[in-house]
Amino acid sequence: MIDFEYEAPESLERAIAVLSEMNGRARPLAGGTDLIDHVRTGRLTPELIVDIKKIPELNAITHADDGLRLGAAVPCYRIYEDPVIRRDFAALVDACSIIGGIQIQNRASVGGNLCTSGPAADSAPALIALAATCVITGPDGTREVPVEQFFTGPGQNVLQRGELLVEMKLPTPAASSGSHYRRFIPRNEMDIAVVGVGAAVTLEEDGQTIRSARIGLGAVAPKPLIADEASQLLAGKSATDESLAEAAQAARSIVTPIDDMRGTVEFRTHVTGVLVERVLRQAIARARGEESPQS
Ligand SMILES: Cc1cc2nc3c(=O)[nH]c(=O)nc-3n(C[C@@H](O)[C@@H](O)[C@H](O)COP(=O)(O)OP(=O)(O)OC[C@H]3O[C@@H](n4cnc5c(N)ncnc54)[C@H](O)[C@@H]3O)c2cc1C
Repeated sequence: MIDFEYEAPESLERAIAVLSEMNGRARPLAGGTDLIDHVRTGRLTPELIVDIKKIPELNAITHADDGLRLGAAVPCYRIYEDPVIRRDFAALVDACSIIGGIQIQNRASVGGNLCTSGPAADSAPALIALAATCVITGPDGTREVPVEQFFTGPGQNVLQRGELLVEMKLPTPAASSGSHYRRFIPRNEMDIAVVGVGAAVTLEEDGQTIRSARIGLGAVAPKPLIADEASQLLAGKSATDESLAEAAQAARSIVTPIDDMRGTVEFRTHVTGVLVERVLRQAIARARGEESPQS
Protein backbone atom coordinates (compact mmCIF):
# COMPACT_ATOMS: atom_id res chain seq x y z
CA MET A 1 0.00 0.00 0.00
CA ILE A 2 1.38 3.43 -0.93
CA ASP A 3 1.76 6.31 1.54
CA PHE A 4 -0.76 9.13 1.19
CA GLU A 5 -1.83 12.28 3.00
CA TYR A 6 -5.27 12.48 4.62
CA GLU A 7 -7.60 15.45 5.02
CA ALA A 8 -11.17 15.60 6.33
CA PRO A 9 -12.70 18.95 5.29
CA GLU A 10 -15.84 20.12 7.07
CA SER A 11 -17.27 22.13 4.17
CA LEU A 12 -18.08 21.39 0.55
CA GLU A 13 -16.15 24.50 -0.55
CA ARG A 14 -12.96 23.31 1.15
CA ALA A 15 -13.30 19.80 -0.31
CA ILE A 16 -13.73 21.17 -3.85
CA ALA A 17 -10.79 23.55 -3.37
CA VAL A 18 -8.52 20.73 -2.18
CA LEU A 19 -9.59 18.34 -4.95
CA SER A 20 -9.06 21.08 -7.58
CA GLU A 21 -5.62 22.02 -6.24
CA MET A 22 -4.52 18.37 -6.41
CA ASN A 23 -5.63 18.15 -10.07
CA GLY A 24 -6.44 14.42 -10.14
CA ARG A 25 -3.89 13.35 -7.49
CA ALA A 26 -6.53 13.24 -4.71
CA ARG A 27 -9.47 10.84 -4.23
CA PRO A 28 -12.61 11.34 -2.16
CA LEU A 29 -13.23 8.76 0.58
CA ALA A 30 -16.78 7.95 1.69
CA GLY A 31 -17.16 4.48 3.28
CA GLY A 32 -13.90 3.27 1.76
CA THR A 33 -15.27 -0.19 0.89
CA ASP A 34 -14.06 0.17 -2.71
CA LEU A 35 -11.41 2.88 -2.33
CA ILE A 36 -9.31 1.18 0.34
CA ASP A 37 -9.18 -2.02 -1.70
CA HIS A 38 -8.30 -0.10 -4.87
CA VAL A 39 -5.44 1.72 -3.09
CA ARG A 40 -4.22 -1.42 -1.33
CA THR A 41 -4.03 -3.33 -4.62
CA GLY A 42 -2.44 -0.41 -6.52
CA ARG A 43 -5.36 0.20 -8.87
CA LEU A 44 -5.49 3.77 -7.53
CA THR A 45 -2.44 5.69 -6.26
CA PRO A 46 -3.74 8.95 -4.75
CA GLU A 47 -1.31 11.32 -3.01
CA LEU A 48 -4.16 12.66 -0.88
CA ILE A 49 -7.32 11.04 0.46
CA VAL A 50 -10.13 13.56 1.04
CA ASP A 51 -12.53 12.15 3.62
CA ILE A 52 -16.01 13.50 2.77
CA LYS A 53 -17.88 12.12 5.78
CA LYS A 54 -17.67 15.41 7.73
CA ILE A 55 -19.32 17.49 4.99
CA PRO A 56 -22.94 18.16 6.07
CA GLU A 57 -24.53 18.21 2.58
CA LEU A 58 -23.09 14.80 1.73
CA ASN A 59 -24.35 13.19 4.93
CA ALA A 60 -27.92 14.47 5.05
CA ILE A 61 -31.20 12.70 4.29
CA THR A 62 -33.70 15.48 3.52
CA HIS A 63 -37.41 14.88 2.93
CA ALA A 64 -39.37 17.63 1.17
CA ASP A 65 -42.76 17.76 -0.54
CA ASP A 66 -41.17 17.33 -3.95
CA GLY A 67 -38.96 14.43 -2.96
CA LEU A 68 -35.92 13.00 -1.24
CA ARG A 69 -32.42 14.46 -1.24
CA LEU A 70 -29.96 11.74 -0.34
CA GLY A 71 -26.42 12.84 0.54
CA ALA A 72 -23.84 10.94 -1.50
CA ALA A 73 -21.91 9.73 1.58
CA VAL A 74 -24.92 8.45 3.56
CA PRO A 75 -24.26 4.76 4.35
CA CYS A 76 -26.73 2.03 3.32
CA TYR A 77 -27.94 1.26 6.86
CA ARG A 78 -29.23 4.82 7.36
CA ILE A 79 -31.16 4.50 4.10
CA TYR A 80 -32.97 1.25 4.91
CA GLU A 81 -33.70 2.38 8.47
CA ASP A 82 -35.43 5.57 7.27
CA PRO A 83 -39.24 5.06 7.44
CA VAL A 84 -40.06 7.51 4.62
CA ILE A 85 -37.53 5.92 2.28
CA ARG A 86 -38.91 2.49 3.18
CA ARG A 87 -42.42 3.67 2.32
CA ASP A 88 -41.75 5.70 -0.85
CA PHE A 89 -38.51 4.37 -2.34
CA ALA A 90 -38.68 0.64 -1.67
CA ALA A 91 -36.43 -0.31 -4.61
CA LEU A 92 -33.59 1.66 -3.01
CA VAL A 93 -34.18 -0.12 0.29
CA ASP A 94 -34.07 -3.47 -1.54
CA ALA A 95 -30.72 -2.54 -3.11
CA CYS A 96 -29.11 -1.15 0.05
CA SER A 97 -30.16 -4.25 2.00
CA ILE A 98 -28.15 -6.59 -0.25
CA ILE A 99 -24.96 -4.58 -0.85
CA GLY A 100 -22.38 -6.81 0.87
CA GLY A 101 -23.26 -7.78 4.43
CA ILE A 102 -24.08 -5.78 7.55
CA GLN A 103 -20.51 -4.56 8.04
CA ILE A 104 -20.32 -3.27 4.45
CA GLN A 105 -23.78 -1.68 4.72
CA ASN A 106 -22.63 0.21 7.82
CA ARG A 107 -19.90 1.90 5.75
CA ALA A 108 -20.82 1.79 2.06
CA SER A 109 -22.62 4.76 0.54
CA VAL A 110 -24.87 4.86 -2.49
CA GLY A 111 -22.82 7.80 -3.80
CA GLY A 112 -19.67 5.67 -3.63
CA ASN A 113 -21.51 2.79 -5.31
CA LEU A 114 -22.39 5.12 -8.21
CA CYS A 115 -18.91 6.71 -8.38
CA THR A 116 -17.12 3.35 -8.61
CA SER A 117 -19.45 2.85 -11.60
CA GLY A 118 -19.30 -0.92 -11.78
CA PRO A 119 -21.81 -2.25 -14.32
CA ALA A 120 -23.27 -4.52 -11.59
CA ALA A 121 -23.61 -1.82 -8.86
CA ASP A 122 -26.83 -2.72 -7.07
CA SER A 123 -27.98 0.82 -6.36
CA ALA A 124 -27.90 1.90 -10.01
CA PRO A 125 -30.94 0.06 -11.49
CA ALA A 126 -33.00 1.01 -8.42
CA LEU A 127 -32.08 4.69 -8.77
CA ILE A 128 -32.76 4.60 -12.52
CA ALA A 129 -36.22 3.15 -11.82
CA LEU A 130 -36.85 5.85 -9.22
CA ALA A 131 -35.87 8.63 -11.70
CA ALA A 132 -33.00 9.90 -9.56
CA THR A 133 -30.86 12.88 -10.54
CA CYS A 134 -27.19 13.25 -9.54
CA VAL A 135 -26.18 16.66 -8.17
CA ILE A 136 -22.51 17.31 -8.94
CA THR A 137 -20.45 20.24 -7.64
CA GLY A 138 -16.99 21.26 -8.81
CA PRO A 139 -14.79 24.32 -9.32
CA ASP A 140 -17.08 25.56 -12.12
CA GLY A 141 -20.31 25.27 -10.11
CA THR A 142 -23.14 22.76 -9.74
CA ARG A 143 -24.84 20.66 -12.42
CA GLU A 144 -27.46 17.94 -12.44
CA VAL A 145 -27.34 14.71 -14.44
CA PRO A 146 -30.05 12.01 -14.66
CA VAL A 147 -28.57 8.91 -13.04
CA GLU A 148 -28.88 6.84 -16.24
CA GLN A 149 -26.54 9.38 -17.91
CA PHE A 150 -24.02 9.39 -15.04
CA PHE A 151 -22.20 6.25 -16.21
CA THR A 152 -20.03 6.28 -19.33
CA GLY A 153 -18.46 2.80 -19.22
CA PRO A 154 -17.10 0.17 -16.83
CA GLY A 155 -15.61 2.11 -13.91
CA GLN A 156 -16.21 5.41 -15.70
CA ASN A 157 -18.62 8.28 -15.22
CA VAL A 158 -19.20 11.93 -16.07
CA LEU A 159 -17.31 13.33 -13.03
CA GLN A 160 -14.56 15.75 -14.08
CA ARG A 161 -11.41 16.51 -12.07
CA GLY A 162 -12.24 18.39 -8.87
CA GLU A 163 -15.93 17.40 -8.97
CA LEU A 164 -17.83 15.67 -6.19
CA LEU A 165 -21.14 13.85 -6.33
CA VAL A 166 -22.98 15.78 -3.61
CA GLU A 167 -26.42 14.17 -3.49
CA MET A 168 -29.07 12.28 -5.39
CA LYS A 169 -32.54 13.83 -5.81
CA LEU A 170 -35.49 11.42 -6.05
CA PRO A 171 -38.93 12.80 -6.90
CA THR A 172 -41.81 11.85 -4.60
CA PRO A 173 -43.74 9.05 -6.32
CA ALA A 174 -47.38 9.68 -7.26
CA ALA A 175 -50.17 7.91 -5.35
CA SER A 176 -50.53 4.20 -6.24
CA SER A 177 -46.83 3.79 -6.98
CA GLY A 178 -44.54 0.93 -6.04
CA SER A 179 -40.98 -0.11 -6.79
CA HIS A 180 -38.67 -3.09 -6.40
CA TYR A 181 -35.06 -4.12 -7.05
CA ARG A 182 -33.90 -7.69 -7.35
CA ARG A 183 -30.75 -9.37 -8.65
CA PHE A 184 -29.81 -12.88 -9.71
CA ILE A 185 -26.72 -14.28 -7.97
CA PRO A 186 -25.57 -17.91 -7.78
CA ARG A 187 -25.28 -17.70 -3.99
CA ASN A 188 -27.83 -16.41 -1.46
CA GLU A 189 -25.78 -13.32 -0.52
CA MET A 190 -22.38 -11.60 -0.77
CA ASP A 191 -22.07 -11.94 -4.53
CA ILE A 192 -22.01 -9.67 -7.57
CA ALA A 193 -25.21 -9.40 -9.60
CA VAL A 194 -25.27 -11.61 -12.70
CA VAL A 195 -28.32 -9.56 -13.66
CA GLY A 196 -29.98 -6.80 -11.60
CA VAL A 197 -33.35 -5.20 -12.34
CA GLY A 198 -35.11 -2.23 -10.75
CA ALA A 199 -38.65 -1.14 -11.62
CA ALA A 200 -41.02 1.57 -10.50
CA VAL A 201 -44.69 1.53 -11.50
CA THR A 202 -47.59 3.96 -11.04
CA LEU A 203 -51.11 2.56 -11.43
CA GLU A 204 -54.36 4.30 -12.36
CA GLU A 205 -57.16 4.43 -9.77
CA ASP A 206 -58.53 1.09 -11.00
CA GLY A 207 -55.40 -0.57 -9.62
CA GLN A 208 -54.97 -2.50 -12.87
CA THR A 209 -53.95 -0.04 -15.59
CA ILE A 210 -50.32 1.04 -15.64
CA ARG A 211 -50.02 4.82 -15.90
CA SER A 212 -46.22 4.81 -16.12
CA ALA A 213 -43.24 2.55 -15.52
CA ARG A 214 -39.46 2.87 -15.41
CA ILE A 215 -37.12 -0.10 -15.63
CA GLY A 216 -33.38 -0.04 -14.86
CA LEU A 217 -30.99 -2.88 -15.76
CA GLY A 218 -27.61 -3.76 -14.23
CA ALA A 219 -24.78 -6.19 -15.11
CA VAL A 220 -26.01 -6.72 -18.67
CA ALA A 221 -24.05 -3.99 -20.50
CA PRO A 222 -20.83 -1.97 -19.97
CA LYS A 223 -22.91 0.41 -17.81
CA PRO A 224 -26.29 0.36 -16.07
CA LEU A 225 -29.12 0.98 -18.54
CA ILE A 226 -32.60 2.43 -18.62
CA ALA A 227 -34.93 0.11 -20.55
CA ASP A 228 -36.78 2.95 -22.27
CA GLU A 229 -38.88 1.02 -24.77
CA ALA A 230 -39.85 -1.64 -22.23
CA SER A 231 -40.90 1.12 -19.81
CA GLN A 232 -42.88 3.10 -22.37
CA LEU A 233 -44.80 0.23 -23.85
CA LEU A 234 -46.34 -0.50 -20.45
CA ALA A 235 -47.91 2.97 -20.20
CA GLY A 236 -51.70 2.74 -20.60
CA LYS A 237 -51.66 -1.09 -20.64
CA SER A 238 -53.40 -3.40 -18.23
CA ALA A 239 -50.98 -5.18 -15.88
CA THR A 240 -51.42 -8.62 -17.44
CA ASP A 241 -49.07 -11.54 -18.04
CA GLU A 242 -49.00 -10.54 -21.72
CA SER A 243 -48.00 -6.89 -21.17
CA LEU A 244 -45.31 -7.84 -18.64
CA ALA A 245 -43.94 -10.48 -21.04
CA GLU A 246 -43.86 -7.87 -23.81
CA ALA A 247 -41.85 -5.52 -21.57
CA ALA A 248 -39.51 -8.39 -20.66
CA GLN A 249 -38.87 -9.11 -24.33
CA ALA A 250 -38.18 -5.43 -25.06
CA ALA A 251 -35.69 -5.34 -22.17
CA ARG A 252 -33.93 -8.46 -23.49
CA SER A 253 -33.50 -6.76 -26.86
CA ILE A 254 -31.23 -3.99 -25.50
CA VAL A 255 -28.80 -5.99 -23.35
CA THR A 256 -25.19 -6.64 -24.41
CA PRO A 257 -23.87 -8.76 -21.54
CA ILE A 258 -20.46 -10.36 -21.14
CA ASP A 259 -19.84 -14.08 -21.25
CA ASP A 260 -18.00 -15.27 -18.13
CA MET A 261 -17.89 -18.10 -15.60
CA ARG A 262 -20.96 -16.70 -13.81
CA GLY A 263 -23.20 -16.64 -16.87
CA THR A 264 -23.21 -16.85 -20.64
CA VAL A 265 -24.63 -14.12 -22.86
CA GLU A 266 -27.63 -16.35 -23.57
CA PHE A 267 -28.22 -17.02 -19.87
CA ARG A 268 -27.94 -13.35 -18.84
CA THR A 269 -30.25 -12.31 -21.66
CA HIS A 270 -32.83 -14.90 -20.62
CA VAL A 271 -32.58 -13.98 -16.92
CA THR A 272 -33.04 -10.29 -17.78
CA GLY A 273 -36.53 -11.01 -19.06
CA VAL A 274 -37.40 -13.34 -16.18
CA LEU A 275 -36.34 -10.71 -13.62
CA VAL A 276 -38.10 -7.86 -15.44
CA GLU A 277 -41.39 -9.76 -15.16
CA ARG A 278 -40.85 -10.70 -11.50
CA VAL A 279 -39.70 -7.23 -10.48
CA LEU A 280 -42.63 -5.59 -12.26
CA ARG A 281 -45.05 -7.95 -10.47
CA GLN A 282 -43.60 -7.02 -7.09
CA ALA A 283 -43.60 -3.27 -7.91
CA ILE A 284 -47.26 -3.57 -8.99
CA ALA A 285 -48.14 -5.44 -5.78
CA ARG A 286 -46.52 -2.68 -3.76
CA ALA A 287 -48.37 -0.02 -5.77
CA ARG A 288 -51.58 -1.80 -4.71
CA GLY A 289 -50.43 -1.75 -1.09
CA GLU A 290 -50.14 -5.54 -1.02
CA GLU A 291 -46.41 -5.77 -0.24
CA SER A 292 -43.89 -3.90 1.86
CA PRO A 293 -40.12 -3.87 1.39
CA GLN A 294 -38.07 -6.64 2.91
CA SER A 295 -35.92 -5.59 5.87
C1 LIG B 1 -17.13 -7.52 0.84
C2 LIG B 1 -17.78 -6.56 -0.14
C3 LIG B 1 -19.01 -6.88 -0.66
C4 LIG B 1 -19.64 -6.01 -1.56
N1 LIG B 1 -20.86 -6.34 -2.07
C5 LIG B 1 -21.47 -5.51 -2.95
C6 LIG B 1 -22.75 -5.84 -3.48
O1 LIG B 1 -23.35 -6.86 -3.16
N2 LIG B 1 -23.32 -4.96 -4.36
C7 LIG B 1 -22.69 -3.79 -4.74
O2 LIG B 1 -23.24 -3.04 -5.54
N3 LIG B 1 -21.49 -3.46 -4.24
C8 LIG B 1 -20.86 -4.29 -3.36
N4 LIG B 1 -19.64 -3.96 -2.85
C9 LIG B 1 -19.05 -2.69 -3.26
C10 LIG B 1 -19.70 -1.57 -2.43
O3 LIG B 1 -19.40 -1.77 -1.06
C11 LIG B 1 -19.19 -0.23 -2.91
O4 LIG B 1 -19.47 -0.02 -4.29
C12 LIG B 1 -19.76 0.93 -2.07
O5 LIG B 1 -21.12 1.17 -2.28
C13 LIG B 1 -18.94 2.17 -2.34
O6 LIG B 1 -19.30 3.14 -1.39
P1 LIG B 1 -18.22 3.70 -0.35
O7 LIG B 1 -18.94 4.71 0.45
O8 LIG B 1 -17.55 2.60 0.39
O9 LIG B 1 -17.23 4.40 -1.38
P2 LIG B 1 -15.65 4.56 -1.34
O10 LIG B 1 -14.98 3.24 -1.35
O11 LIG B 1 -15.26 5.52 -0.28
O12 LIG B 1 -15.45 5.28 -2.75
C14 LIG B 1 -15.68 4.58 -3.96
C15 LIG B 1 -15.12 5.38 -5.13
O13 LIG B 1 -15.93 6.51 -5.40
C16 LIG B 1 -15.22 7.72 -5.16
N5 LIG B 1 -16.18 8.55 -4.44
C17 LIG B 1 -16.85 8.20 -3.30
N6 LIG B 1 -17.74 9.14 -2.99
C18 LIG B 1 -17.64 10.10 -3.94
C19 LIG B 1 -18.33 11.33 -4.16
N7 LIG B 1 -19.30 11.75 -3.35
N8 LIG B 1 -17.99 12.07 -5.24
C20 LIG B 1 -17.00 11.65 -6.07
N9 LIG B 1 -16.33 10.50 -5.92
C21 LIG B 1 -16.65 9.73 -4.86
C22 LIG B 1 -13.98 7.34 -4.38
O14 LIG B 1 -12.89 8.20 -4.62
C23 LIG B 1 -13.73 5.94 -4.89
O15 LIG B 1 -13.05 5.96 -6.12
C24 LIG B 1 -18.99 -4.80 -1.94
C25 LIG B 1 -17.76 -4.46 -1.38
C26 LIG B 1 -17.15 -5.33 -0.50
C27 LIG B 1 -15.80 -4.96 0.09
